[in-house]
Amino acid sequence: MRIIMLIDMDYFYVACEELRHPEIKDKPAVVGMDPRDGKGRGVVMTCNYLAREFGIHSGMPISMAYKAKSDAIFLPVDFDYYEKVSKGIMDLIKPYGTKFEQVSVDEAFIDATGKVSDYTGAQILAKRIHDRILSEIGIRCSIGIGPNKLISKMACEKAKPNGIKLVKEEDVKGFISGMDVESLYGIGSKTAQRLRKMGYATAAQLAKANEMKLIDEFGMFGHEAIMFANGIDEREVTENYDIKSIGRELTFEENTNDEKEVEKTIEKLSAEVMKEVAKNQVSFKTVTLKLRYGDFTEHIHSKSIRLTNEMTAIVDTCKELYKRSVDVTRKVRKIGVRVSNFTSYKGQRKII
Ligand code: DCP
Ligand code: MG
Ligand code: MG
Repeated sequence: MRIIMLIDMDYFYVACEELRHPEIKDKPAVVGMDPRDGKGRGVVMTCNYLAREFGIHSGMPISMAYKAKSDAIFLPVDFDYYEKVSKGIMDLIKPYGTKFEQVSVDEAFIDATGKVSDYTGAQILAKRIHDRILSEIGIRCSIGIGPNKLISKMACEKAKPNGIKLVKEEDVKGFISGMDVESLYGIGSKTAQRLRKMGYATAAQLAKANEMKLIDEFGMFGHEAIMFANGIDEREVTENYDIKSIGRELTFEENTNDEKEVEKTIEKLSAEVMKEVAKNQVSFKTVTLKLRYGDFTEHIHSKSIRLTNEMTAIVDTCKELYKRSVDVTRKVRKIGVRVSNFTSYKGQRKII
């Protein structure tokens, strides 16, 4: 028997913002696009649970969120900051598993089989991880514990917010059978719709489905879907070394439109990016320059180049992108340098 845990941060982006703006705690807060007095476009990335009480949720148009609670705190997105916080969390979680798999910026699976011998041990371990993330990072999380990925992910959803939920192997059937097909981790909303049309609306119905009929409709996924509906999931927790991009950013002490200063910063950031590139033994094909102006508008400029791992390629491309695209009438507040579209030169493994 395996013991798998899924650890997911609560209202992650806003939780990060609370770390650096403690004054927003206990107020409804939203991270997303600028609501511009209700005329703003774009969506809510996430919001804290206080804001959720007003019906606000991830993916909702920001204008609608503004309508729901115009005096909520609306904050812009700062991925680089969230990634930094995330890295601290992941480093903390990783040693608790014999295997570790980060699935998004705010969640990771660990396989704790071998670290603990039973469910009681698993609960103690989960509590320790939960409490350490709170005391050392300052963020609350929820943890699902189960015999596989599917169950631990779904248990985590039930544990939210700030809870730990264990579903023992013998309780899996009872836990899962009343759920709708869309609550099955791995079944997206489109697939769920198709399943509903075929007459399978709940996990219990899908669990007893005609396998041939499902394979006809979905291929091998049809088989997997039935397994999921029975709470069976053989997927391993797999280490992922894959990185998609490497970037560094810097906010100027004072906003600037001095070309020399910007170029110096590009060189400095490129050198930092280069260090990571070398450490990961990758070559890259895309260079991206991000400019955030004093008014917080952000412009992203990318260029594809030949596959390379040279620092001069980063510096030259960024300088060129800057010259070509900067609005000299405005001052730059923050600048970012990023490379992506990788090929590994370590062995044969591609890590795109
Ligand atoms: N996110 C996003 N757009 C979405 C959903 C999420 O940009 N439609 C971002 C913002 C979230 C982060 O990803 O903070 C993590 O996503 P989660 O689904 O884990 O959601 P939260 O952590 O915000 O809330 P929860 O407490 O439900 O986990
Ligand atoms: Mg989360
Ligand atoms: Mg998540």
